[in-house]
Amino acid sequence: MSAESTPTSQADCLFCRIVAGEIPATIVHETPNTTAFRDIDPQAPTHVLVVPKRHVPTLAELADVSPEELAEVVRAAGEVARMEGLERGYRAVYNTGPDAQQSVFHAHVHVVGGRPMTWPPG
Ligand code: D5M
Repeated sequence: MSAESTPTSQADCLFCRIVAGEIPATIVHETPNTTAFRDIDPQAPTHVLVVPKRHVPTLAELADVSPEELAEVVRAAGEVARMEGLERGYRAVYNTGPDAQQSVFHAHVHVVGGRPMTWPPG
């Protein structure tokens, strides 16, 4: 189902518009309730965003509204990592709120990999 045809999308949301095909993106994976596309500003050789098609601002809210769809997002992130050949590991990040530098308020998981990561994150 495209975001265009679901009442859970928002006309002024960037990621809803990508899900609906109204704004171009490099889509790499799709499931009934998720879309995954390459980040426009990659921070590693692989940097893919997995988003629920449903518009919710944060993943925590998705957990409240639909635990099944949250599980689908997490599963999709693992499938993207496998498809991208990240057998040495990857980082799945969800920034929540201003202190974490969340800039798009449509829930998303960053799947980042293809180089060694450091800890703690900045
Ligand atoms: O992450 C939001 C991410 O969204 C950030 O890494 C840039 C990315 N972004 C912004 N616009 C686009 C488009 N048009 N295509 C693909 N990726 C995009 P956050 O955790 O909210 O800071």
